Amino acid sequence: MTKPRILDVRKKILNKNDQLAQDLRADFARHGILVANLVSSPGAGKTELLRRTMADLSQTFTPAAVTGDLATENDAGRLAESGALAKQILTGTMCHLEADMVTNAISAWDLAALDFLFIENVGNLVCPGDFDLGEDVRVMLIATTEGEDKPLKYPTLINTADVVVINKMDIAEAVECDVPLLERNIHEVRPGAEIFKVSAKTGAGMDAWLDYLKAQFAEKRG
Ligand SMILES: Nc1nc2c(ncn2[C@@H]2O[C@H](COP(=O)(O)OP(=O)(O)O)[C@@H](O)[C@H]2O)c(=O)[nH]1
Ligand SMILES: [Mg+2]
Repeated sequence: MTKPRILDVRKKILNKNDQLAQDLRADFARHGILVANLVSSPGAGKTELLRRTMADLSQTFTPAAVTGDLATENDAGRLAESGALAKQILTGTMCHLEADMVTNAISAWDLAALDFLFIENVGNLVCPGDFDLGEDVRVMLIATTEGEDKPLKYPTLINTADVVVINKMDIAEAVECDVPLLERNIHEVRPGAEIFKVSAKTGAGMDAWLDYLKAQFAEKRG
């Protein structure tokens, strides 16, 4: 008796989230906003990558970001430095963002004025995989400091990603990261996944990543 009930409840939660995510996706489509959901372990460099990405995009476009953490408003503060709209979502004890949190976070914003929306998910390699946030692209970050075997150890999230960004390339050698092996392991789990190698710190490799985002945006705007 117990088992099916737990499954039922879980399915209901997911269905509710999926419905809200579809509503968000429709809103984003109506306004031609390219939406990226960034997932990774804590500290892989999501905020740093977004800071640099938004600073560059701000020259031509209007980007905004919502960022999820269990506690502290630090990341929203870092992201707002470029002058872009940024809002913190505090999740308390929750290890991932859900669609209703995104809906609430952006409720006061004029979507018609936005070109890009970045959603920085809570740092976690498992939970965010189950929750659609209405995004166009799900971006998985892996830092060179995490070890080449992480894609093999945590395959579920990477399996839901559209593209993978390997970050902290500036210290890959110092931490003895075998980058080709890391890439092979990513492709073993997610064959054919596009991989960008960057340093959010120095800016190396950012051009290809930015070109990718701009191409996705152009495609969405038709
Ligand atoms: N060396 C190096 N450090 C980085 C890079 N990107 C982020 N960091 C550092 O890694 C730490 C975690 O970065 P943060 O953006 O907060 O990670 P998040 O938890 O995924 O948002 C911070 O101290 C950053 O300065 C990078 O490309 N190279
Ligand atoms: Mg962060």
